[in-house]
Amino acid sequence: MTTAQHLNQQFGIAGQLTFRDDASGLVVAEFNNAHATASLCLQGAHLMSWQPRSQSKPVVWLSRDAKLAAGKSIRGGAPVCWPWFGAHATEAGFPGHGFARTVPWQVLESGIEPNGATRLTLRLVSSDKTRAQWDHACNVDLTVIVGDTLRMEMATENTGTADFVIGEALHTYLQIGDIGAVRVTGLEGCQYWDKVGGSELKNQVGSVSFTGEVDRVYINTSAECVIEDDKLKRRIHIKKSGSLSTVVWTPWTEKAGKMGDMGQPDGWREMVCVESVNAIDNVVKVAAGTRHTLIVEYRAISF
Ligand code: TA6
Repeated sequence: MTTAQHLNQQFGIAGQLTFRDDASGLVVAEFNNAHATASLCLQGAHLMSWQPRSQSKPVVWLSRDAKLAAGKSIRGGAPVCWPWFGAHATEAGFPGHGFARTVPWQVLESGIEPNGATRLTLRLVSSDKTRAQWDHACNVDLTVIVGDTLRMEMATENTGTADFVIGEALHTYLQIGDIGAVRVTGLEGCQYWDKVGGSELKNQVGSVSFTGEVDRVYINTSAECVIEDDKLKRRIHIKKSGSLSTVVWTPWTEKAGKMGDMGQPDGWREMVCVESVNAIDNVVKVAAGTRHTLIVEYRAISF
């Protein structure tokens, strides 16, 4: 019996949640309920797509160049960045955004919410490889609830006797009509580290609009953000808790071209990242014996 067959026996939900063995050798969970469809790769607990039935276009973007491969990150979806965000503070050879998104996760449980949404919880599988980069006794779980809204809960439990500090993110790519026809509200007046051309601390004036590369880490903000999309005529609401940083990112033409997997030639124009994060000034100390949870909920409303 294959991995997917075992998982279907133990955690599958007829007509709502099925697991399949992908040609890449990875396993993918497919969600299909009255409210939405979604897909999630078990490696990295990587949600790859989400489309509410109320929307004619997906809300979570996946590059048409995205590839599933063991040990490799997937371009798009909602990458799990953990236990650090961005480059490792001291080890240049460690993977950017941590190792969580490129290692196996195991299914802990699945179920149906009272409103009919489908729930799946996964736990990162520690190994010699992960312990070589992060040797703290802990569990990190991701719960995904797929319905007319998409809820994601990333919980870090310190099961050891010493405190530790993490950086983390749900690095979500949202689908838009065109990067030139959207703005992000909710960050007005916030301070941010501008990563384009160095790292300077600046203040956000008005909403965020896009005429070039944007790579900003907004700090000390728990604000709800809204992507106002004039082309798709919808608003994507991004409501979070347990997160004090928000990252807004578009690579723009030159960087997207160098990345090579953003859906050539201009797939990058149809996404913007609005990420729920704890990074830089907002890294999180998880005291021994405690649990920290980052939660984000997405909702798309047409106008
Ligand atoms: O969150 C924005 C960012 O840190 C950018 O600087 C860019 O590196 C992006 O993440 C994508 O990173 P990745 O490692 O997924 O290619």
